[in-house]
Amino acid sequence: MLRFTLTLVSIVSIGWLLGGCQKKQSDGPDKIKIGFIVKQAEEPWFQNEWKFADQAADDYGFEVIKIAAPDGEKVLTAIDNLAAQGAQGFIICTPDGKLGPAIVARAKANELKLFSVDDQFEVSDGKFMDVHHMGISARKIGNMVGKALADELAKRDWKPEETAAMGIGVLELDTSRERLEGATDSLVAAGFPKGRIFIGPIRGLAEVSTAIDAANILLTQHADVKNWLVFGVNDESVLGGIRALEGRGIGADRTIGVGIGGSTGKVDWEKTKPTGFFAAVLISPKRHGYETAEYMYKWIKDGTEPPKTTFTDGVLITRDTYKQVMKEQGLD
Ligand code: FCA
Repeated sequence: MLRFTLTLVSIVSIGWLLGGCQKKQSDGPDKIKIGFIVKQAEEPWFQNEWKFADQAADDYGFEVIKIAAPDGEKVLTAIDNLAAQGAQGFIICTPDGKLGPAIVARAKANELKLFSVDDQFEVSDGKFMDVHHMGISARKIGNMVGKALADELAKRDWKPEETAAMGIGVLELDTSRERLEGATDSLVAAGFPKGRIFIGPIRGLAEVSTAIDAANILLTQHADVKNWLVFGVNDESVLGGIRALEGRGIGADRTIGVGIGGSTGKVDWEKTKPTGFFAAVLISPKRHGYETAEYMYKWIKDGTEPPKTTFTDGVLITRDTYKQVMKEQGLD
């Protein structure tokens, strides 16, 4: 009797297990899948974009396939992989704006919907491909950086002839050029001499190490400058400038750095000894991650076409205000 009961129990539980597995399998293919490809997965900005895309996925019940693709070859392989996994569309921050035509062609060949984020596909100087896009209001945010630098400079008694500014960025990338130009314009509007603003081009992607190289070239060329303002395409590039200055013994008392991003730069504010990283314009990975994923989901599910272009704003944060402002935006 006991043996019979045990056999029955195991048959029932095997059946239950199999049923459970089958159910799980049949759930899978129905779920809409969306790819999210980023150029620099190690950067907090992109990790946050992924995090917020996942939040949208949880809210709506779709799946986000996250892929890091730091070069053109990896991007094209990633698109094929997404199609093979049953994705119906993807969001991408391309490692190079010039890859636009190849990305569009590959998306079409695989019948995938396409949405670019952060970095727009540029065909020629200032001309963009007709692809749905969300970026930051680069010039306006650059203006905020320049104004913050000028405001803080006014509080220091630095001699103009001993002071200069460095702008570190990727000159091939439109959003980067605009950020640098915006900061330059505001500095000049505040009376800073244009001839004392030096631009250091980054080779490759904008990260701390590539920015340190760009800054070191500038610092060697302008070894006579005593005090520096530092701006750039993102927090990383400004931190690169600050680290290069520190390498030459120039610290917080002789540096004012203002970043764009917030999440990478705030690490300097957590240090006990202040560095030259003075402020940053906090931009919104929530909008860029959550909203783009939401747009793509509704486009696939209901055929609702997203807005063609969206440009998001930023807010100035400092060592004193960042904790509160970032908390309000769901950032840790
Ligand atoms: C570009 C930069 C990133 C981030 C993003 C919004 O892709 O490289 O650091 O600022 O724009």
